[in-house]
Amino acid sequence: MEKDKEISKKKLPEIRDLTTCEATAQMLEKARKDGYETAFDRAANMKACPIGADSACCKHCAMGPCRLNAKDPYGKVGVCGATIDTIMSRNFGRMVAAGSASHTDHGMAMLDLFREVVNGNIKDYSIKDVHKLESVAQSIGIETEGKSTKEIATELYTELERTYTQVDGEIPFAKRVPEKTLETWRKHGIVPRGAMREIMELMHRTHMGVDQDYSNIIKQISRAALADGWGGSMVATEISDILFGTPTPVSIEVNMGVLKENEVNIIIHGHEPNLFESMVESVREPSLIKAAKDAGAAGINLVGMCCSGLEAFVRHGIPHAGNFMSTEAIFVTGAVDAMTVDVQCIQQALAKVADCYGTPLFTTNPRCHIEGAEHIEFHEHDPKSCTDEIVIRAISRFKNRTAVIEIPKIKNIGVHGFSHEYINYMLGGTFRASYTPLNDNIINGRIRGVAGVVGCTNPRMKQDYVHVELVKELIKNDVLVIQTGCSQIALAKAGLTTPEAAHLAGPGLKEVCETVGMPPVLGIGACVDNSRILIMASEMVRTGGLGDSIADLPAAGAAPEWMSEKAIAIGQYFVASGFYTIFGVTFPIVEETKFHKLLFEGLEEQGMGKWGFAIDPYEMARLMIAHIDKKRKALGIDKARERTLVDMADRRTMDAA
Ligand code: NFS
Ligand code: SF4
Repeated sequence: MEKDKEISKKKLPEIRDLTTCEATAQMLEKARKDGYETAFDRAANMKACPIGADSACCKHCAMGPCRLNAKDPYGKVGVCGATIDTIMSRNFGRMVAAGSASHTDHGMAMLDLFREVVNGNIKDYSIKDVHKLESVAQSIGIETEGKSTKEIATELYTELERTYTQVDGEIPFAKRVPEKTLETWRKHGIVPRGAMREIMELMHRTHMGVDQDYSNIIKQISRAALADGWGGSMVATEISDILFGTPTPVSIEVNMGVLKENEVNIIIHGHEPNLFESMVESVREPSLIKAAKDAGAAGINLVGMCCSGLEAFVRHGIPHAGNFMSTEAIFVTGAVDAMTVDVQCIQQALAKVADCYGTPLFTTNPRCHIEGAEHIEFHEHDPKSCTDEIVIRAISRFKNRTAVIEIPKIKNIGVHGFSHEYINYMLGGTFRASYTPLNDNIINGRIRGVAGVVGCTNPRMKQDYVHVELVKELIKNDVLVIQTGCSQIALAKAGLTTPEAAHLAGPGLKEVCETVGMPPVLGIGACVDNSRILIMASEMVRTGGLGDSIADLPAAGAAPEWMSEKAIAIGQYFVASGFYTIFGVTFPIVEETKFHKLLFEGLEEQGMGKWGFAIDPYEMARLMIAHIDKKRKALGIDKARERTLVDMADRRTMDAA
């Protein structure tokens, strides 16, 4: 037994190979000393199943499970006769169904809250951004002139409910899709009706013995994914802005150094902003602040992680302690007095690590209980009773701290919160807010193109490394980078989300950033806020000069360290919307199969985008830039780009800098 333990210890990889995040590395070191095993160690000891990694197995019925051979994909079929393409496309479809369900259920929770606020049944929240309410309503054809806020909100609710429940027709936000893109969708029969219907149909069609032609399954896969991007996710973003305020850029602190040894540290991790909003109220409650002081603390320090943190820091300036692969490590500081979570990306291991370091872990959402964590249910009709209790429990843990405290002294600054609305204003100015300056700078070649770099971190990759190297490479080549999710925290920790980072950009992008005073890397929110990228892309098409559809734009996307099914759903709606979208880590489809060819080439031929795969950040950047250049050429603006490149001397000093 002891010997086994030693062997498994010997197999553990070097910490510097696991993460480029100094704070996380320091905590991983401490965890090993403390005898606590993290996801990084578990990943090293859990060899991924090669058949599963390729999606070459099926367990959709009890005649199987059937395992095909990725090396000879057409050499064998399942017991029912299912081919490799059927099996892989069904598996892919179910990942998209699960990912889309997660975002749309999150969006629906926001919509439920919105309805109850509008009805006057919930009093602890209100409509914070009336301007946004009106503009969202107008964007889907609701007349706002002469109507009260309540009337507009009621109509908007009724319309947006169709995003979920509609059985026939097109979802409301289809009205925002550029005409030619929408035409392509109509031609292929993939305009979403309602998210519930699309996800249900996708589950049905991927059942044993239903849709067994990968080229037909892909249509429902796209339709469900689009019901996420232009449906559930977009509703989540827009309603959150209406209820909690549309983000504008703020300077925020990131990294584990935001924890304070002499304060009660409370971390919120998860995805839905309602919990966070109430927590912000609770930590400002004078009686609770007094209780914290009576317990010997200098104050209460609220900190975010993952997407909850992203939702909150731009609206309240609350610091952010780190992304997905730091959520376990943060407990190792011993300084966390409570962590509270709601839904999504909450590793079950948190219950164990919390226990090891004497930190209470609270689940709050009826959809997410975790064995070993304490559940205090959050009710929007009485939100403070949950969040006040969590603060009280955190104070008591502070008073009785026994864990050794070691907080990595690392803190970085980032400027985040670039909503679509703000980008419009930032580039165009108050009186002529528009995307014209962005389009002009793309056309004249100062900005080569736009890239979305998004998504998770994954213990099978060196944490943050691919995100940071990819983004550096892109901006050096004058590609403006837009970010959501855990990726932007990687870049914030690397110092690239401040205006000063403009010196790392190529000469064209640098000039634009310096003129406007913006960073070359724009953090725009949580993963549901990828919908902001869709809106920006539509706006770029509408502004003119860059083609007629999203597929014409010199743009590309990447999720270099992805891990979740939500990421696959996002990837698919980006592809169906017209983007070239590259994933790293691993791609769950066997190469040189018909389904692979469809995803990586066929969809583009149908007028959409396409999937790509690369593990290495420089290869990823090369592929994205080549695609951007291909689109520039098709638009006839490649000449302009060459002109800006003439000054090679400048460029060399840039590269040297
Ligand atoms: Ni996105 Fe947010 Fe992070 Fe990945 Fe998870 S927190 S929704 S899924 S891990 S980026
Ligand atoms: Fe095997 Fe077909 Fe059943 Fe899948 S559906 S487990 S391939 S028999």
